[in-house]
Amino acid sequence: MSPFFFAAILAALWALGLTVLGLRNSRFPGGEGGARLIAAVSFVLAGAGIATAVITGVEEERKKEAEARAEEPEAAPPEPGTMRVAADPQGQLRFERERLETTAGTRTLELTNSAPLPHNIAVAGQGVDVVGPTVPRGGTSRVTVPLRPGRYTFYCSVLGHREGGMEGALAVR
Ligand SMILES: [Cu+2]
Repeated sequence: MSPFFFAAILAALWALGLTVLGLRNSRFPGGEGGARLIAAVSFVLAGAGIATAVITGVEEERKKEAEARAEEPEAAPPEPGTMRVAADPQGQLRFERERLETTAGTRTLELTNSAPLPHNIAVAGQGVDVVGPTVPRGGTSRVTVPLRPGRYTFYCSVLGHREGGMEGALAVR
């Protein structure tokens, strides 16, 4: 039972009790003190009813908000050792990040292509030159490369894109 209904029932019982007393006892409410007491109790009950109504409303609002949050789809967290880059969604020849940093080991670079042009992700440096698949808008291009400490470049190998500015620095510590 919600607190609001409990308070409402309490107030209803109080009113019923007053009516019964009033009908049975002609001297009811029994002087000024009795009248004040009844007024005070009625006041408290009404206040409790209003307060619980407000609290119940706030709680329901919170519950709804929590449910709405739970339903929001969350982006899957990247695999450990995966770095994510995104292509400029406006179609400019650039990545949204131009610097990446990681530690040595086998790492995956993942490009989400939200641009109206096909793109890919490639990594070059330290004897490595790996190019991921070229994907249209909505696609994901991935490369997995063993990285040693040093400087690498990540870029898009689609003709003219790297030259147009689609490259960035990858520092491996
Ligand atoms: Cu590109």
